[in-house]
Amino acid sequence: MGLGASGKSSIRSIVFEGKSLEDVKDYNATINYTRSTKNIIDAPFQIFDCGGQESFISVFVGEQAEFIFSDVAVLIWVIDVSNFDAVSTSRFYFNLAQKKLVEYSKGAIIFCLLHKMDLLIPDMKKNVNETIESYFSPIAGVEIKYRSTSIFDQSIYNVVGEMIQALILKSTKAQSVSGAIEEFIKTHDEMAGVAIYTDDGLPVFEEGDTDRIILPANLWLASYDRLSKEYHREGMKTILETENYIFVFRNIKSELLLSGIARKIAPLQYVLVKMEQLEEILNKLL
Ligand SMILES: Nc1nc2c(ncn2[C@@H]2O[C@H](COP(=O)(O)OP(=O)(O)O)[C@@H](O)[C@H]2O)c(=O)[nH]1
Ligand SMILES: [Mg+2]
Repeated sequence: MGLGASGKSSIRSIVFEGKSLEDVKDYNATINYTRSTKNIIDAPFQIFDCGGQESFISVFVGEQAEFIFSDVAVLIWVIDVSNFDAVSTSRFYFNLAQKKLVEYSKGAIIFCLLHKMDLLIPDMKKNVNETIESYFSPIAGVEIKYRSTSIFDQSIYNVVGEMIQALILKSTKAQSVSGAIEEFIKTHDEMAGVAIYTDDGLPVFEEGDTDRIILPANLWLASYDRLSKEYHREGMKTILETENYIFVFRNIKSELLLSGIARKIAPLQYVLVKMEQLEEILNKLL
């Protein structure tokens, strides 16, 4: 949720529908709401993209509140940080939404996205963040996470990945996968980090030093579609060696991408064998 033109539909299309920046350039107001379903590792969830015109929002927090705010796990409130004029209107509806959320979905988490960060000059960012955070404060019984985002960098994937991680860890399957990866990192000093991404590029499991994996993982995902048309996707793997690291990418079950990163003290063959062993374990669990 959030006011019109704050970026909600762009975020949904890029993160959940694999649309490109080019696709979301033209602004079309969302009428009423759109709903889509996802199922990641046995954890099904729905994504609501609620129209942001005041005529819609006032109905969502008004007569439709029970329908909109029941069974919510995460409420994402999008604030356009470049549109100062709209901030107080946004806060007005935000506070109404918080009240309805506490009433109908106890324990839900709110993510306030300080969105379109790319439009702020670097010197302003800290100040704007602090001001908006104190302005969009939680009411009793609510937990708010504030995150700076933009569709022009990795931030939006990281934040949505964080939400998905919270959602899927309710499934026992996801918990065992998470445990297996944790154990793997703990028992293999040479492996710096392991991450699993959806084919949309959302990080759903991360263990160890995974920040470095994101860029090469995205490059792999971008070329993967084309490669899999030409070659059988099962067992496809890519290796990338940089000065200090070895990256391994493998396509695993359930349309997931497994990536591992190793410090380059380990020989390539060792890393490959270890990653293969991890994949075997994960394929049994998934
Ligand atoms: N500069 C910038 N523009 C964005 C960003 N996210 C969305 N937009 C633009 O904001 C406009 C409104 O986006 P839209 O997703 O339709 O907003 P909605 O009404 O909240 O669904 C579009 O022209 C998008 O291209 C962002 O992170 N940075
Ligand atoms: Mg929209």
